Amino acid sequence: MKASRFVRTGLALALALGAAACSGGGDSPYGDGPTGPKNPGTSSPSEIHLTSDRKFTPGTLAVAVGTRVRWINDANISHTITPEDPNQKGAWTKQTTSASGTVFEHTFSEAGQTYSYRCDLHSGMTGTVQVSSSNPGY
Ligand SMILES: [Cu+2]
Repeated sequence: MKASRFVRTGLALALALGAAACSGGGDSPYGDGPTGPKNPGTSSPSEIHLTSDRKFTPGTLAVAVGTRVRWINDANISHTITPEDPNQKGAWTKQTTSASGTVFEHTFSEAGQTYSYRCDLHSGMTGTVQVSSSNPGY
């Protein structure tokens, strides 16, 4: 009789644990499915570096519309980021980057535009940003 009582007690314990596990979980009706955007636009950072040898690198950058581009002054000298046509649709206003590590960000939201820009301090220091419609690879 003792043995059968022991078995029954063990079974009851297992049922109690199972009930506790069921009531403890399953708060979310959607479970652990994938979250967040699957395709957050550009996969690589769109960065242009202003270098100590007086260049924008890369000199020409092609981005999809809606991309935020970062200009980063890697030099210990000042540079400017001056649009050739400040009145162009979607253009930015002239920026002066005065110290190493200065960052300027601009989001390009006008598809089909090509922006030429220059550094006012160094002749021949020029760059281009080409803005395509979304999904340039398709
Ligand atoms: Cu410069």
